[in-house]
Amino acid sequence: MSPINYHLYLVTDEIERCRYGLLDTVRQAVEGGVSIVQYRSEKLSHAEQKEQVLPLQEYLRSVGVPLIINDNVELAVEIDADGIHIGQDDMPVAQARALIGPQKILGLTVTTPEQMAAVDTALVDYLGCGPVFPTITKDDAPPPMGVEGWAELARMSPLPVVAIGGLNKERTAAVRATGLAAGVAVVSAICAAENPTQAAKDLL
Ligand code: TZP
Repeated sequence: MSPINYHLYLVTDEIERCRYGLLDTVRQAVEGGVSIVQYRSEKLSHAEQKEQVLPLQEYLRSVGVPLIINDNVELAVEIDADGIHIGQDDMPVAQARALIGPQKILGLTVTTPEQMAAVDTALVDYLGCGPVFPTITKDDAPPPMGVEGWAELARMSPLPVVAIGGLNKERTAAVRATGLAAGVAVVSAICAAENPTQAAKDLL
């Protein structure tokens, strides 16, 4: 696979919190420059997630933007998604890699130096680090680490790092200014925006 462009990474919100619905929000965001999309649903059943993600996948394939599935490795395998993103408390990385195969993208959430030191670079492709700032999107998010704390963690990383958590235009600029971010990931800055295309452009 060609190198993955993590520059502007959209993580989708529950559909009721996407102002224009899931597919239209993503479409508008991609028009604004989103380079990779993660489908994330904490509430829906497997069948409901599948029903929602298939049209999204069809659209993203048509524009060549990779689709990552959050947590639900089984769904990722079933629909042949481009990759998965898992947390420290989800399935072990080795098991996830075995299930998705060597060609797919595997992202892992890292929030501490200890977790960073334990990252297996043979199995993982990129790391999601955050929350950088407070977020209302993820209920069980750890305390925010701030740009300095985030940069400290990112400096230790053997892999591309994506920043996440409470990022808006100004905060994204601050994170990018560290020179350490392969990309920034957002949920509400795009999903809740009045104009997702413009919101994405503002985060480039
Ligand atoms: N992981 C860490 S913070 C977060 C996730 C999924 C939510 C980020 O959402 P927002 O709306 O961009 O703060």
